Parts: sequence; C-alpha cells; structure tokens
Amino acid sequence: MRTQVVIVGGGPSGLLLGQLLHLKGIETVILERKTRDYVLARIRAGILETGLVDMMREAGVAERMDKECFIHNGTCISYENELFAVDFHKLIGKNVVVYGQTEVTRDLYDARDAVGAKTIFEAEDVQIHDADRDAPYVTFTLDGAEQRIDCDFIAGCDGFHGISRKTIPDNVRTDYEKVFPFGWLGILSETPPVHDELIYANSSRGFALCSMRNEKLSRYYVQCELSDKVEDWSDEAFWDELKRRLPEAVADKLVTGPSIEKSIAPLRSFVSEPMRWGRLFLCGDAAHIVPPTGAKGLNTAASDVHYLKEGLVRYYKDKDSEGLDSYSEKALARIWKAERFSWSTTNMLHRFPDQSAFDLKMQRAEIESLHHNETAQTWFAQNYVGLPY
Ligand code: RFL
Ligand code: PHB
Repeated sequence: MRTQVVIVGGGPSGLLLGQLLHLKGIETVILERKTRDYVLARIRAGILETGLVDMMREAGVAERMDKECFIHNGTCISYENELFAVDFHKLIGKNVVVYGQTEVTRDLYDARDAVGAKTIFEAEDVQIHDADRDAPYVTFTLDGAEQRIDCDFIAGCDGFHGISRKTIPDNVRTDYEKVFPFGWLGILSETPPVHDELIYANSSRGFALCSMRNEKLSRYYVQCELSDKVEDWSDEAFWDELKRRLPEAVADKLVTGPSIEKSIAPLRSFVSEPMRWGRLFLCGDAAHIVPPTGAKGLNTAASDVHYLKEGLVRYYKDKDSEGLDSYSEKALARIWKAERFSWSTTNMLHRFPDQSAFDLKMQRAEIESLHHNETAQTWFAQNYVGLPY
C-alpha cells in the first residue's frame, strides 16, 4: 500500500489533521491501535479555544458543535470562601467553548467515514522505518498479518505512550519533564452543573474543579494522592470531599448523584524537542503534555496540527518545504508558553506535600493579585482563551 501521509494515532490530533489534509487533496491513512469504541469512551478535555473551534469549522465538522456547545465568557476562581470571576469577554473581548473531546472525536470519525478516508483500527506493533531518509515506510500487524505502507511523510499523533517519539534517536531528542506529586480524581455525573461558569478552587484540603459538558451533565475533579485508587473513592466520599473544598455558598447548591465515569489522571509537564526528525513530525501529546489545570492539552495539539497542515499543504501545492522546515520551531514557541501557563496555574491552585508556611503565603498573595489586579487578570484571560497561532 502507498499513501502520501501516514498518521499514527486516531485521537483528536490525528483525525483533525487527516480531515484538513483531505480537504486540500492530500491522501492519508490513519493507523489506530485501539478500536473506535475504545477511543470514543475516553473522557478527557472539555474546553476548546476559539483557534480549535475555527479549525473544526475549517474542517467542515462544526455543525453539531455549533448547535450543542456552550460559550463561556469567563471562568471563576475560589480560595476558601472567596469566589471571583475572570471575565474574558470584558477584559479582551474573547471566550472559550465547552464541548467534550469525546464529541470532537466522534464528529471527526463521522466526517472521515463520510469522505471514505482510510482508518485502520487495531493496528498492532506499528513501526516507523527510514524516517530520516527519502522513502520512509510504516509496518504493522493486522489480524496476525504483517502490513507495510510506503509514504512521503509520517505524522506521529499517537499520544504520550505512543511509538513515534521513541523512534527519534536519543542523541537527537531532548526531553524536559516535571512530574507533580498528586493526581486528579474526576467524575462525570448526570446532574446539573453547580455554576454557569467553571470554578477552579484552591482550598486548604487541596484543589477542586467544577466543570460541565451540558446543562444535565457535570464533570468534577478533586486533587488526590498519586497512590489513590479509583476503588478507594466511593461516590459519597467524592461528593463530601468536593463540598469541603468549595465556598460554602457553592457547596450548598451542589446537586449530587451517581457517577457514570470515575478516573484518576497523574499531572505532568513534558516537552520533547525537536518535534521533527527527517520525514517524521510529532503532534499533540506525542510531543508534549501539560497538567490539565489550564485546559491546554487538546488545544496545543490543535495548534501543532495547524502548523503541520500549513507546512504539508505548502509542500504539495508549491513544492516549498519552508513550512515543514520551520514546523518544530513554530510549534514549540507556542507550546512553551502554554506549558508555562499550565505550570503556573497548577502551582497557584494546588496543595503540595512540602509547602512551607511561607510558600502558602506566596500562593495566597498570587491568588489575591489575580483577584484584584486587572493586568494580572488580562494575562490570565489571554492565556486561557489561547495565544494566537
Ligand atoms: P491522544 O488523545 O492520546 O490520542 C492518541 C491516539 O493514538 C493511539 N495510539 C496508537 N496508535 C497506533 N499505534 C500506537 N503505537 C499507538 N499508541 C497510541 C491511542 O490509542 C490514541 O487513540 O493524543 P492527541 O490526539 O494528541 O490528543 C491530546 C488530547 O487527548 C489531550 O491533550 C487532552 O485530553 C488533555 N486534556 C485537556 N486538554 C484541553 O485542551 N482541555 C481540557 O479541558 C483538558 N482536560 C485533558 C483534560 C486530559 C485529561 N487526562 C485524562 C489526561 C482532562 C483530563 C483529565
Ligand atoms: C474538563 O471539563 O474536563 C476540564 C475543564 C477544564 C480543565 C480541565 C478539565 O482545566
């Protein structure tokens, strides 16, 4: 088999790239290790920057999103009983959109089916060959038989645990990493959201987040120990803990109910440089991870897709490789800023095991500055809604 671009990974970055390239007449094959149902059962991001919303429109997959999404003009932050809003619209005239990653992924799969582009599920043992030469190819096993696809380029969209990044030799690659000493325990419940905006809560018991998917579906998180297991947390224990971390007036309004999903995610900052090796280009979580506190993971994946799509279109249309040559540099410049925002927001809102009384005072001063200083709020708003591409 031969194609122009092999995309390893059928998550949101691989699918979005595939759709945008298809619209420009560039042929792709997506290789996904899992089944479609498995990919669609993963509950992850909920907040889309307008850059990603615009790309969904460009890809022609925005119809349901435009109907069902919720526009959020700001977000709320609380510390003990204090609650304040950062009004993005008032500060910088921008907003974000609430629409689940699961729905983004479903819309992209439906669109890919509709145009008849090839996706191979349950592709095992995917391996990238000769990415640093002129004629790269990818091998994999399907139903026990070895397969080969020759191609011009490979997009490594296979997430943090994928094989693409590891294909780049150690002496070419530098990894930068910070692992946070806690995780987030998240639940999804068919209950109305406690507030019309998200609430990021700093409390002496640890961080909490009140988020949502729609007016009947809520997503809540509490900071937990890395050693915690989902089975250790009954729904009742979760709701009790969440209430204790929210301002009383919010906790009193919280509607609780059975969880329909419960999971624990560790928090990590990670960047691998460069994001290109020969004809292999890394996109999204394959190259970088942020702690979810700034809602940046899916959104940085989208900006990578934007730069890579531009580079590939320019290559095929004008025989000009400048966009591909500058891909890694352009993508990384934006990513490091999103890394900084996610890291600083995580530091401002969580309890750390070794925090001294001095550290706590600094954290409090930082939140109070954000509460009362419009310049600090403007910086927060610019980063939260997403820096320009
Ligand atoms: P994904 O989604 O991990 O998809 C990678 C795909 O590649 C497949 N794969 C392979 N396929 C073939 N061969 C192999 N060897 C393979 N290895 C892996 C996998 O099965 C998978 O289908 O990466 P992608 O596409 O780069 O997308 C990144 C986003 O999923 C991620 O950044 C976000 O979910 C992060 N994130 C959030 N991002 C936001 O922008 N806003 C948010 O509000 C937000 N909230 C979150 C989040 C992530 C969370 N968790 C669980 C980590 C909240 C949470 C709790
Ligand atoms: C979510 O709704 O899952 C969500 C929202 C905002 C975040 C992280 C996760 O910062």
